[in-house]
Formats: sequence, C-alpha cells, structure tokens
Amino acid sequence: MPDFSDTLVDRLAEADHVAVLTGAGISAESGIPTFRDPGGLWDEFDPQELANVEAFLDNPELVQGWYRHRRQVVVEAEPNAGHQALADLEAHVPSLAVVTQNVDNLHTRAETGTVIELHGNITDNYCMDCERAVGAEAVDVAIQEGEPARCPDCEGLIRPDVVWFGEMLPADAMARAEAVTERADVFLSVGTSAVVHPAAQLPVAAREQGAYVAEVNPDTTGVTDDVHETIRGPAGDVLPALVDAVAARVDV
Ligand code: BJW
Repeated sequence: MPDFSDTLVDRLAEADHVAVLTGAGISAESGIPTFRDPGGLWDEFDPQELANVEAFLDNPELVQGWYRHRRQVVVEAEPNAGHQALADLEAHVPSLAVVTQNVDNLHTRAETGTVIELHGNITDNYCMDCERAVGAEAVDVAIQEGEPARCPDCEGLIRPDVVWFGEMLPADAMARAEAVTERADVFLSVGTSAVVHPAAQLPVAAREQGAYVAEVNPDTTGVTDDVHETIRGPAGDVLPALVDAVAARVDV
C-alpha cells in the first residue's frame, strides 16, 4: 500500500481546486522512456544536441528523425493507471487541472477534462518560416526519402510543435498554469525531476501561495525539499490508491 498521509487525503477531499503537475515519469509505465533516468532518452543523446533550435538547424534530418521515432512510440502507447486515476479524481473534487510537461497526449487520451500542455505536443508539426501546421505524414515521407522535411508552401523546415531549451513556453499555457497553481488548495507534482524551469517553479509557487503540496516519485527531485510530503513509488501504483482513498472519504 503506498504510504501517503491522512492529511493529504483530507486536504484532497476538502479541496475546491486541485492542480497536478506531471512529467515524463507518469508515462514511464506506458512504455515511454523518461529523459533523465538510467536508460532514458538522454542516455543515448545529449539533450543539448537535440532539444534546441541550433541543433535542429545544424542537422534537421537527425532531429526530425529522432522526433519521428518518438512520435511512433507515443502513438502506440496507451494511458496507464496513473493517467486514469487523475481522470477519475475529477469525479471527486470540484475542480481539477493537469499541467503537463509531457508532449505525449496521454492525459487527453485518458479523458482528463483540463489539460494544460506546457511543452507542446509531439504529434503536431509546423513550418519554422510560415508557421503553417503540417501533418506528420509529410515528415514521414521526407525522412524515408532521406531528405529534411520541408513546408509544401514555402520550403521552410518542418519542426515538431514542442518547446526546446531557450524557447519561451506558450504564453497562454503558462498563464493558465500559473492561474491554476495560484488557486490550488492541493498541488501534486507527479513523475517529474523538477529541474526544468519554469515548470519546476510551480510546486514551489503553490506552497508559497498556501496549497498543500505533495510529490509522487520513486526518487528525490529538485523540489523534494520544498513539498509537504513525498510519496515514494510509481505513479501507476500510488495515484489509484490515493484516488480510492479520497473517493472513500468523500463518499462517507
Ligand atoms: C516516475 C516513474 C514512475 C520514473 N512514476 N515517477 C531558471 C533557472 C535555471 C535555468 C532556467 C531557468 N529558467 C529557464 C531556464 C533555462 C531552461 C532550464 O530550465 N534549464 C535547466 C535544465 C537548467 N529552461 C528553458 O529553456 C525553458 N524556456 C524558458 O524558460 O524560456 C525563457 C528563457 C529562455 C532562456 C533563458 C531564460 C529564460 C524551456 C524548457 C523546455 C524543456 N523542453 C524539454 C524537451 C521538450 C521536447 C521533447 O520532448 O523533446 O521538455 S526538456 C525535457 O525536460 C522535456 C521535459 O518536459 C522536461 C522535464 O523533464 P521531466 O518530465 O521532469 O522528466 P525527467 O526524465 O527529468 O524526470 C522523470 C522523473 O520521473 C524522475 O524524477 C523519475 O524518478 C520519475 N519517474 N518512473 C513516477 N513510474
């Protein structure tokens, strides 16, 4: 049985607003590698070589190919018990928002109502020059032909609709994330190493603004010292047990 406190269950059962920040760890049990864990995406590649615009311009085929591979993994993955538990939690609290750093669409596919994507969505692509949206098939065809994928209108390079280091997060998503953080009575940080900013600042801001803050992670993170409690374990075990406990408390 995961080791969470009665205080957390009580606070969730009494909360008007719950906000949850998620990272790659929540999708690990769906078979999508995290970034920084052993065996993760960046064991093989230096993030500075792939997840920034200079790397893309230096070698667009390499970066487009890497994202195409990851898109295929994501499309074949299914939401797991952790994603499902957060979607289920919506039935037991008046308002719930999931703020995700993940680009894998799995919260939406688990039918969570409010999902705020901070780092974009890997299934979308757009032209760097004219910014028109371009379907993934165009990228697939070009890469199979050994060419960088280019815009059918203006020949600009096609890039994934994700946020790379040094780029601003989508302003509307960041504003919504800050608003739900400020409102939150309870804030959960799930499956993130909490080292990438500005997302990593949200659990800290939530606590400063009065929320009860808990993290769910098998390991220590950048915000472990800032939260009220840490529940050590995989999200797919911890979240269903936590949501069951909240449901039992709410239904009493
Ligand atoms: C489990 C589990 C299981 C395993 N259950 N858990 C302030 C201070 C210092 C630096 C900065 C700052 N503000 C801005 C910066 C610069 C930079 C930054 O943060 N750098 C730091 C790394 C030093 N940030 C930016 O550049 C951001 N832009 C920005 O701020 O613009 C304004 C600005 C620009 C320049 C200067 C200053 C300001 C943009 C950040 C974009 C991040 N993009 C990426 C790639 C997205 C595209 C892609 O998918 O390829 O986003 S990087 C990568 O890290 C990805 C993730 O969303 C993000 C976070 O990773 P996450 O999700 O936490 O994964 P992991 O792998 O790190 O952790 C997994 C966790 O799961 C672990 O803890 C495991 O234990 C756990 N786990 N199994 C639960 N079953």
